[in-house]
Amino acid sequence: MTTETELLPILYVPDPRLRAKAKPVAQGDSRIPDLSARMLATMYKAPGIGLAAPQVGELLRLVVIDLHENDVPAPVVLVNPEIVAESSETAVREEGCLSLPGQYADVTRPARVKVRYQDLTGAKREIEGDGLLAACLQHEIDHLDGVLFVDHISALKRNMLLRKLAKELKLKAQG
Ligand code: K1U
Ligand code: ZN
Repeated sequence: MTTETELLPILYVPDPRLRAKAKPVAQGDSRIPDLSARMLATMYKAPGIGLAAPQVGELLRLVVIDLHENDVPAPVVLVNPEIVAESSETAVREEGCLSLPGQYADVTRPARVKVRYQDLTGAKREIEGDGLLAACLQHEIDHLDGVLFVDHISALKRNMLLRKLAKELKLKAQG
């Protein structure tokens, strides 16, 4: 017999929980293994390449990612992640967000970052990269501080995109 991991509902903008600053995860917090497993299942189902705990209403500094490179599953759970180094060189990449479904924009960010975090055993780890990994790490850590990818684009583009999202979500709610 197999038991399905329960999925979590993803919050959409303008839910105020997406704008809150998340709290550090305490050492030995017994909720984290189950919450991170449910976040991974929710991310895979969406589908997405990352998910931050505030996107499922948990104001904790917890992120899951899996870039699905070469179709090989490579889930990473990052507890209390922080950027400890970033390149001065920048890169532009189109980003989406599971909390702003169907909306995309080019975002400029540092091209390379190094992130320090704890794994599920509490061990200190580091992950470093460029390309999609760098964009995804920065996007997810932004979520922990209530920052969305639309905060990195012009006010004109942001307002257009947020109006489009509101219209699309209203139509969806009407069936
Ligand atoms: O945090 C999120 O909302 C997840 C978001 C992460 C992200 C995407 C692009 C650049 C930076 C960060 C997503 O996963 S949006 C969906 C997506 O990008 C994707 C979905 C399926 C296959 C490949 C990508
Ligand atoms: Zn996002």
